[in-house]
Amino acid sequence: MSSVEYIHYRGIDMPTEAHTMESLEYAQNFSVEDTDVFSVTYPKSGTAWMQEILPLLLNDGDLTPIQTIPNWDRAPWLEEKRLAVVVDQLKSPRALVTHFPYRLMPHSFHASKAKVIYVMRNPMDVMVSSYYFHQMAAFLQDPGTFEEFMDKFLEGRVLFGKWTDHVKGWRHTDLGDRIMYITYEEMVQDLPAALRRMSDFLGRKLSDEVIQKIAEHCSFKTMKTNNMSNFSLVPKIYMDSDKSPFLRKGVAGDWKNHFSSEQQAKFTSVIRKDLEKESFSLPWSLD
Ligand code: PPS
Repeated sequence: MSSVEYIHYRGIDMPTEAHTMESLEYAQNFSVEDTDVFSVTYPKSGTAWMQEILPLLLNDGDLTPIQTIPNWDRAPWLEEKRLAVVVDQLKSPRALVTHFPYRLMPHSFHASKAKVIYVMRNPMDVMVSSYYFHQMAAFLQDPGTFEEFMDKFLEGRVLFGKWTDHVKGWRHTDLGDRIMYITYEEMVQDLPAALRRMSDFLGRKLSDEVIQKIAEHCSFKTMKTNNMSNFSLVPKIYMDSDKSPFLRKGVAGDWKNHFSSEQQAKFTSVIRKDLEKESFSLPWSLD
């Protein structure tokens, strides 16, 4: 049995290391500005990657933020206690990230013109990434065996709830053209093209040279060596990169190295059932 306790807030679990009742209430009452840009992700879908990308897209490729400010301060999590500490240092346009389901977004967000980039990742790779993260992060519960963790993941007994609920909630918004959807896989396949799509959505006019420069600085390889982005500033007692680095593999399809054919069949049938009444289809095959 794991001794790590989570905070339970309006139907979802979060680690107490970064979240308190105060931080969650602070998030609910947060004053969203029209120029704010949120990257929304289910955990392990590319959050840290977007914390690298957004400040660069919003500052014409100026590297200062990613070279001098840790990712959690340059694009803070809406729900984490750190936001209240750094909020006054954020420069407009502000980049924020959140794992919140749509229903927990602050009231002021709905009334604002703030934009959202929703990054979705193949749930099988999300689960694999999360499994390793639970092994290296001391503030997370022991994941158990791979099979046990898969059951928890499919039932939604994991941080921020069920993957399919998160996706469904963010697929059915009334945000209109304030939200764009992109996949982790699209970013892995052609980062410059993904960056161009994001910068167009954000109304930034960036040259091909700047896009190329951003892509180089946001590559897995470069981020792995950036101490402001690879979580090496976090003491080892909280995150032990010897057990598994935060920037672990950075690829699409690692699930194939972990799932048996029975596990894959179970996983895909649960996900398909959860989504059977949905009008949208997943951008990848789960086979
Ligand atoms: S968290 O804990 O929710 O904030 O995690 P998150 O940042 O969402 O997801 C971590 C995974 O994203 C991968 N990652 C990248 N992949 C490719 N390129 C770049 N630049 C990149 N940056 C982060 C990271 O390696 C984790 O995935 P896995 O599969 O574990 O490697």
